[in-house]
Amino acid sequence: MDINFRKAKFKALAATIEQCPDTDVPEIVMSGRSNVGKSSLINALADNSKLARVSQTPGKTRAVVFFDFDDKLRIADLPGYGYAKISKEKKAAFSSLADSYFTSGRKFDLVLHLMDIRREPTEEDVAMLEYMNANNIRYFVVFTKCDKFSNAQLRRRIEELKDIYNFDENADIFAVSSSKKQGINELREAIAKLLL
Ligand SMILES: Nc1nc2c(ncn2[C@@H]2O[C@H](COP(=O)(O)OP(=O)(O)OP(=O)(O)O)[C@@H](O)[C@H]2O)c(=O)[nH]1
Ligand SMILES: [Mg+2]
Repeated sequence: MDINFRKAKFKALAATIEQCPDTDVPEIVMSGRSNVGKSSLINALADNSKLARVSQTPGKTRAVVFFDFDDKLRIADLPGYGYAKISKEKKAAFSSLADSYFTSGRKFDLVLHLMDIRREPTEEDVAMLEYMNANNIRYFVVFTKCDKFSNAQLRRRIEELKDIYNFDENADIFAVSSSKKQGINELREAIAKLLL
């Protein structure tokens, strides 16, 4: 499918699963811990730094925010998990919204599961990967903040991470930097190809 990712716009904000818009176009979901770079990646895909809100303060995305790309594709920016400094109650509220997205029976085509290339997997990362493997959910593993590494470091680290994580053998793996716009075109092309 030909998608002009630069024709991106805000679609809706949902504080509850009931407020999510009807799925009338293919939908992609961003998953990953708070601060991993989900909103930044949406902006990099759109080539628009003002589209999704990015912050130095983790836990910024507190609702599901939907963005439409070229009226052909929708990306759902889910609240990040595992941010330690928010209260237990808020943490539960965040994760229950993200959880209910997956358990509500909502239709989606792909999960982009983001992990910071420099960090070790969290329990939530492992749980999410196991959940997707067990439920035959199609996902791309996207390592973020790769500008922090040299190419050689990057290759070594990806091999190391493949040993640590239980990736689906067919899972596609991407290494991106939203700030340096590395790997963004490859990701756009893979998304467009998947949604053919
Ligand atoms: N160096 C570097 N920093 C990045 C990159 N992507 C995001 N960041 C920074 O990481 C921080 C968090 O980015 P966000 O995109 O807001 O992360 P998020 O996953 O949406 O976070 P929540 O909304 O809290 O779940 C910001 O300070 C970004 O500037 C990247 O590719 N490279
Ligand atoms: Mg965010």
